[in-house]
Amino acid sequence: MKLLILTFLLTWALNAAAHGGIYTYNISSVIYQGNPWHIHDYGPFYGSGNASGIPAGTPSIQRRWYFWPLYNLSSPNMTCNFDGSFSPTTPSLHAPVRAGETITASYNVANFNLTAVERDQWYHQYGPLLIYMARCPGLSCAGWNGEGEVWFKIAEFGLVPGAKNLRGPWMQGVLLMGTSSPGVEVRVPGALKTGAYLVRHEVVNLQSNRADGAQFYVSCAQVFVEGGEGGKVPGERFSVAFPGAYKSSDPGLRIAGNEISDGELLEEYNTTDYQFPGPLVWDGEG
Ligand SMILES: [Cu+2]
Repeated sequence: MKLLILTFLLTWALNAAAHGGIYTYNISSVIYQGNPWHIHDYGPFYGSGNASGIPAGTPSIQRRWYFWPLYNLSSPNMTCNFDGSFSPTTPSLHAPVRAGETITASYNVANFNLTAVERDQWYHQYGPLLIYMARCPGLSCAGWNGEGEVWFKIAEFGLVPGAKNLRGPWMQGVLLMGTSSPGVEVRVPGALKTGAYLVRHEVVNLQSNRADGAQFYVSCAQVFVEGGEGGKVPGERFSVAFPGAYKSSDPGLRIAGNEISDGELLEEYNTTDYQFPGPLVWDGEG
């Protein structure tokens, strides 16, 4: 029995070595720490050896997230991860940002060993990166779970220009991997109306077991947008719900498989025409 438990722990620790999310945001040149779920909640198990940790209850703009990837497209965790989709359990902040300014998010993985959780370089590089926003009811996002057809896409990143097929390189790797990776920078739409918004970053990893389907890494942050006069919000045709926006049969998702990176190039990867899941990017019109 002891051996079984040890084997389980070792397997789990090894498997866990390549998952993560957003650890920091740079919004209008202010750095905001993220709110990874494992840091405080594994405390009793892992001790206090988490150099990258933030103490429990520290106010954050970010909804709590768990390092493990999401696979289930109909799970409420698709909104803002586990357990950021529910009422935030930590005091919540909003980062002020003017419409037209940028948000840069930096990713890391959480490396687990038997005594510590360590922050390490982002690992994945096959698949798109998509960023959504949702307008929160009232002047704060606190306690709101992002339910309904409220999400609009503000950016999406696919293959690096010049890539010859779906083996890449993908922008995901360029932006997120390596010690000097720049992170992913997006502009808050200049036309956006003043108000509180959730910003939802989504990394899709297409390099996964075919039977499991694509992996999703979702993180949400709260911002308060100072919009210009005559600010707008996107119309219905740009708005989707999470969960609900994606199906596993979507062309850009059903191609997930380890073969995207290894062995003979399958026909389905022999193209540069990648079809992003979700709605069109809102351009500030309509
Ligand atoms: Cu991973």
